[in-house]
Amino acid sequence: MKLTRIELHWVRLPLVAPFRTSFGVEYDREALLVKAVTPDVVGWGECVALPQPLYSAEYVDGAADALIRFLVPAVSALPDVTAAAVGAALTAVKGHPMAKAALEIAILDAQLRQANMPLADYLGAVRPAVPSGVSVGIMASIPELLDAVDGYLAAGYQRIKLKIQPGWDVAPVRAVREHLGDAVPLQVDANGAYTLADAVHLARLDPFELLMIEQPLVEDDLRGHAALARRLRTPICLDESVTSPARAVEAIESGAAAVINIKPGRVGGYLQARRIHDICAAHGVPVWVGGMLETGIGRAANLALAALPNFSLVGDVSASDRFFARDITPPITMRDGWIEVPTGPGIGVEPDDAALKEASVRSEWIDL
Ligand code: SMG
Ligand code: MG
Repeated sequence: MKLTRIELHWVRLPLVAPFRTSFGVEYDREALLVKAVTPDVVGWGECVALPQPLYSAEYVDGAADALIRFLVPAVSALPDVTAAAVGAALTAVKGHPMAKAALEIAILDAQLRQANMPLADYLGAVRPAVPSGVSVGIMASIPELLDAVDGYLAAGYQRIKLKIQPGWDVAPVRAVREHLGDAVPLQVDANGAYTLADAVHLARLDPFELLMIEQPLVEDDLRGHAALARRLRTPICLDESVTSPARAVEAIESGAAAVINIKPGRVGGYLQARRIHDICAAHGVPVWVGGMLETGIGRAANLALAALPNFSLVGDVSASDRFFARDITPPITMRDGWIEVPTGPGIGVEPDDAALKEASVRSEWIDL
């Protein structure tokens, strides 16, 4: 395939409500979209970096800079641009997995549109629809949290994830568990806000039958997670810590992770995500697809990934209206707790021109 141009589109979408985590609060989604233009088709990808380097080291403008200065030039030097070749062409550049993932999926989308093949088929999907879970931010009060959770359950979400941090953990989890009863699948995510010294405190979550506690400790502390796992009954899921297939193996073999949250952006792309999926399957470790408040572009691609066989746990892939009044693609909708995997070629969706224009902050073109 020949690439003629890469376009970067900065967009800003207001959130329907602020989303608070242990590391910050988002009021809108500032995102970066990558468009791969070929003589025949175009492909789209979403870079999931946040505007500030608080979830991981990457941030929107840093990712854009890496794309413009290093990643796009490396790909444009390829004699034949294919998604399978992109990963190898980018390995010389250290880090920047979210920027790399966005470029790779934009190219893959174009390639699959040309071949008239859905991303789900290309990845090896086995389900036409995936169950939908929702991640619920830290709130100002427990009544406000219970209201929000009630709303999501009424909408049909099959699993609730509560964001926690020191000072917002045992009490809200107890309140939600008592309010909902034992049947509702419930889990928590700390985004690395605790230390091993909090082990006794975190063990107070054990009675609430959580599916898992996600990323309790900082990203680089696999040994700490393994030690914590020995002191908790609640299984530990790793998100930020798992940045590559090698890290996945290490996390599993060290006992640091019983479950893994796979985010294509965090691991450098959908092909790496699939490799980690396969490794986890071989180790008997269940996985689920995480979310980064994606627009419909990233959400559609995540649905294809979530349809692979070892994505046996409910992921953070919710409907567009969980976050946005107006998505930049036709809205991704959930029915009775399920979202259909797109069936069109490539990622199966494209931005709506008017919606993209409304959300647009600025764009830059790189002619090749
Ligand atoms: O897209 O549904 C979503 C968000 C899910 O909680 C979510 N993501 O650590 O898993 C996580 C967070 C990262 C983004 S927080 C701004
Ligand atoms: Mg997480």
